Amino acid sequence: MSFDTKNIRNVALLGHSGCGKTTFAECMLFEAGAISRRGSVEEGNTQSDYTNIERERGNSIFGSLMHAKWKDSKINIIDTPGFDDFVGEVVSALKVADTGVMLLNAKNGVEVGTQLIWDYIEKFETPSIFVVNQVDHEKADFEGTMEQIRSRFGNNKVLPMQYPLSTGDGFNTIVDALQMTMYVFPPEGGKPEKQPIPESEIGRAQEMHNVMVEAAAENDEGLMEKFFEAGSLTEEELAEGLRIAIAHQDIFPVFCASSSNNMGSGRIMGFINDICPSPADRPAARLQDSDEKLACDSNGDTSVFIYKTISEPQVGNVSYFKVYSGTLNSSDELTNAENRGQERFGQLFVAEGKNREQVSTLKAGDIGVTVKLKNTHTNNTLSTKGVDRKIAYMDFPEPRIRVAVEADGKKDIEKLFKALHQIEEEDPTLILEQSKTLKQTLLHGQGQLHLELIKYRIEKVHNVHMDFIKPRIAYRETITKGADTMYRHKKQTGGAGQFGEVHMRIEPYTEGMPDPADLSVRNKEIEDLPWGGKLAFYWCIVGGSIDSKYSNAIKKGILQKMEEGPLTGSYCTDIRVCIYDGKMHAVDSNDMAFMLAAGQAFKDGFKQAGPKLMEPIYKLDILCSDDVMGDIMGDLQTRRAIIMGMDADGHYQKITAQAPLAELYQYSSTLRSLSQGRAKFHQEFLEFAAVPHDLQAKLIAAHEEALAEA
Ligand SMILES: Nc1nc2c(ncn2[C@@H]2O[C@H](COP(=O)(O)OP(=O)(O)OP(=O)(O)O)[C@@H](O)[C@H]2O)c(=O)[nH]1
Ligand SMILES: [Mg+2]
Repeated sequence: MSFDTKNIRNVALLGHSGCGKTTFAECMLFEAGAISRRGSVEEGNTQSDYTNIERERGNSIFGSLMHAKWKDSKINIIDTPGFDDFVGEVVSALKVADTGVMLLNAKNGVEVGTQLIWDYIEKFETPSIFVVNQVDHEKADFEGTMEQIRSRFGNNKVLPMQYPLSTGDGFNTIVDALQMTMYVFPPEGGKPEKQPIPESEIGRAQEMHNVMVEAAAENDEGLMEKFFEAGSLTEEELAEGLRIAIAHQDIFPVFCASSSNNMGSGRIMGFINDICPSPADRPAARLQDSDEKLACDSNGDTSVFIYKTISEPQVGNVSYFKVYSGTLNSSDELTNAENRGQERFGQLFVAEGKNREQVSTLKAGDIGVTVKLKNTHTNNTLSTKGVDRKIAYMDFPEPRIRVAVEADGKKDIEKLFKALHQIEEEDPTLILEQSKTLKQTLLHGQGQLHLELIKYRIEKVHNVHMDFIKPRIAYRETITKGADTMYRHKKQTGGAGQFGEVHMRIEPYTEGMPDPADLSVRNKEIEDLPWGGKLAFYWCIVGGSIDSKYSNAIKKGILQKMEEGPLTGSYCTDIRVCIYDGKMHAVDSNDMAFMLAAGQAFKDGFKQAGPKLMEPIYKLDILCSDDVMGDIMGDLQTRRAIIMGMDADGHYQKITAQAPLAELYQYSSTLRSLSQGRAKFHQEFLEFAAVPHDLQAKLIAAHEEALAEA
């Protein structure tokens, strides 16, 4: 059975880790009759957290697609992980959702995760509702949580629809001010009994109701007039007004629930069905590299957007998609706008966590799954032949942490890379980098847990052992003063000998520096180095002491030494070399001899020219709550950081600092534990700066030791 666009609801369950999203999803499926028994996170038998690793850990790691039928609607539910290491799953869920359901833990109120996810809701302009969950908890504070939601997310926009009659252990009653009814739940939860609102509560409920009516009327002139004329709105008019206001993000309704007791979810599903937007109620979709928009119309050309790809053993690629336009039938052939390849959608499915149910048709707005697409990846759009259109890409957050990886033995290296590449394909928040500079393979991820879980998957699923090691730092080497130097390379063993002698001056290079007064410059080459910085190579030979045919070999010898710097083997930058004298031999001179001579002369000269080691400095932007700011600042002092500024940013403090990358290893973990999760940070390369003397000496000694050992 396929659902019409207007009967489809796509909701993303969002919220700080542990607020109860997965448990709530289970209630939704149970209430809709999609499952006959509610699983729990503790028992590891929920529909959503179906992977072994999620069951072992007891929280979500992957976004998980489910669906429930409610009255005439199909509600597609994407349960997202709350831990911010997995924020990529929130991005992809919000891309395809038409309603965000933000759950809060009534015990904790607005948490850092709530705020982070809210920023994405605003970015995606997703109509959203709040659910204050866990009102059964003994420390639940519904009023306090409401107050925080209001102050953080808009006093005038946050609109309570209900409230619990009491919180804590005895919670079983919700006063619903939208319907002006009271719901009393049986001890096992589920379907509540409707009762009239008691006298003692009627005043409060009516006041809430009136606020709702005004909010609903505010956005529609017709409704406003009726409201002034009649002093109230009919139920249909109220629903219509709320529908418009929610779709425009003018209001954010708030509900309450206890998902572990299955109280409240049915009413929320009813609201999603009756009032929350269908895909057709959302603005037309933005396209990539085009100002055109795409309306969600099942009669249009078919366009399908892949929002997630995973790989399953035995099955291969599993692609999750939303139909943005048209109607998709199984065995349709579509063109991938990214590579013009044809893809056959052999089988279409709707998903229930790990289980899939085959369907024949999915209309515009619906979300589905297919398998075995050949050359299609996340962020790709596939359309009817002849239609060239790309739905706007999802932007995933930049990585925040990096480690170097090592396999156990040589034979495992290939297996490890294959596995890492596969995970990288599935996870757009992970970047795998073969760093030539560092001679290491690096993994860039969202946080310690993100990387730990990749290690777990590599070891458990792909059966390869992998170690994380500290990434090397890409130091740079340069000089601070000039030096004159020479080297004679001479070898006379057996047959032909080797001879080359080079005299050079090396100096720090700066743009526009004057030519040396005492040398006559015959030729200048200013080379951009692949690792940044320059080599200025001046040929100042007079009288033919070295034939100019050797100049290339001499430059090559210098470049080799600059690639593996004399101090620590790091890249050298910004040096001028003037070759002004030398000797050659009619028979024994050749390119190799001059290359070696030049390299050695450069190395000797470098060491006499006030050599200096430079390290990468990063700019840090830290957002944290007031109470943890002192600890964070104290910790920064131990990292050779310079504080550039402090600022209040809404409900957070913002610290701007700069610190050497060498001091930032695993900073995200430190920050997490220092702040108990109440801080986030962003780091960005700023510049290279000189390493302090004592540290430079240590690094040089360590390099020499490593060379001696090798
Ligand atoms: N008392 C109480 N506990 C709840 C409620 N909802 C969930 N829990 C418990 O809270 C814990 C976390 O629940 P989950 O459903 O896994 O939370 P989540 O939001 O999916 O967490 P992440 O996947 O980590 O983001 C579990 O131990 C649940 O049993 C509730 O309404 N009341
Ligand atoms: Mg979960």
